[in-house]
Amino acid sequence: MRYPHKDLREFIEDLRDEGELIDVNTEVDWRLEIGAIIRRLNETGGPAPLFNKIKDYPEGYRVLGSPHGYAKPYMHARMALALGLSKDTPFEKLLETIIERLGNRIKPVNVESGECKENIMLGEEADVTKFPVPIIHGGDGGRYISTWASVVTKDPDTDWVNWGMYRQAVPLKGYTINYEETTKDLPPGRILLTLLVPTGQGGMHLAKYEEKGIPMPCVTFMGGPPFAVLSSAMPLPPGVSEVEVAGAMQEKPIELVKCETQDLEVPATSEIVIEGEIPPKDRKIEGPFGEYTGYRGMPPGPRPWVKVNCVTHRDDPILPVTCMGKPVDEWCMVGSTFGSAIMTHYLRQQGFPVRIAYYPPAGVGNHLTIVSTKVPFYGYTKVLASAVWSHRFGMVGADYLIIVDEDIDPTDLNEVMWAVSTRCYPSRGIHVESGRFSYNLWPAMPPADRPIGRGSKVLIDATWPKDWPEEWIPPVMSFEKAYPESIKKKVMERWKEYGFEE
Ligand SMILES: [Mn+2]
Repeated sequence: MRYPHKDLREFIEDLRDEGELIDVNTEVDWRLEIGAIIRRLNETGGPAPLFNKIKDYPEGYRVLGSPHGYAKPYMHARMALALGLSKDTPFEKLLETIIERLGNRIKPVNVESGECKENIMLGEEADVTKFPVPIIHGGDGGRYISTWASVVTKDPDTDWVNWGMYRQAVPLKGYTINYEETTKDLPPGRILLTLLVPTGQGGMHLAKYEEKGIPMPCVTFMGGPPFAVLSSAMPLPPGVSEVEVAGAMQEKPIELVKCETQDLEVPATSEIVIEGEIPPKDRKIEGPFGEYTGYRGMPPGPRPWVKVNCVTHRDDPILPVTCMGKPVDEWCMVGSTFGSAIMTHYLRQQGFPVRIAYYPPAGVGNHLTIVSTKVPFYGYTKVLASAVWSHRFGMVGADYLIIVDEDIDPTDLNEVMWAVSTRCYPSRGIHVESGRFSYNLWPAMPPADRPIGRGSKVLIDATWPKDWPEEWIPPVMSFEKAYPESIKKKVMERWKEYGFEE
């Protein structure tokens, strides 16, 4: 293994060596064909595709699909490989590794130059349509360039630099609403229509620039070491430096270079860097787009846009793409992996004796949380629910919160459903909370409540009641629990002799 990965290309080599990547050498179309292939691989747990030949584009211009998608048989294989672990690492081990590394943030180092400067296009020369930007889903309002990218912005009043993942579209005639109006002053290759919501951290920065009436410098990069972009997708609180977390995750500092036209920095080995600015209080129509919830997201609407002033890229650039949609996609995997680690770490810090908190990918990475825990006192599960919903990530998600006893493995949904069916007595265990904040991309939320995020939550308490005498709790009838050690040992030793496989 090449860990820690210097760039996306070293990670691609590892994926290929581990059977987690297929080179697609057949020519494919950037109009929907690439998107459909990635989508189907997401749904079948297939390898990451590296598209080496793309219609209308010169040799060398490539697209990488699904860099961290759901894999079979080891669901988190591409996350484990990014962390430098073997792809069959058990999930709880993966989680403990992440939690340990989170505690040791590493500052970036500045370098003079890097591969991302191999080609520089300034001003009128800048053109993002030089890259094979795909139309990802049927019905999308344009070519979506930033689906696996990091958007760099800086708080105008402090030193806080944020790296966040926000979708960005390149206008396309016949797809983008108000195309003529949108492109009347600039060609489509110099416009990125950007979804920067005010509750997001990039959106928080933008609000400050708009109040001052000045343009916000905004730089988007793709590629670089896997964690450069992965850290942008992690649910980190405002003020926490994603570049330091990225260093922590790969146990080595990220190397940064200065941008050409903005006072911001990007990873030196980035594949593509798009430098620009967001004009204050100016909006263009963006959307719609297929989202991580598994549905087409919010309707099109007026959104901020980036005026592109400079594009730099490596020779033979690779554009990473994820095709969001019905689970599992990259966000489901990120929420499942890093959301679980961050929530587990937080609950332990608060003194809750949890085994782990788990966000299953099927819950689209943030809407369903399962916490496996010891239950030390009466009323504990409600206290624990309050803690989950008070955390920023639990506040916007965790709409379904299932709490199970410590003997239940929360990553095994069969065990979880068994616990819910046998330990949760509805009139005692189901607690619905209304008037809570939820994320407005949640399709179940009534449309009228979406502008203010008026949500609701439910606690499904599948733990044995703490006020029951011990004799009311029945023993578990499993191989592990229902037999003496001597019999279990004998059976395991003779397993093959009986004629069974492992
Ligand atoms: Mn942040």
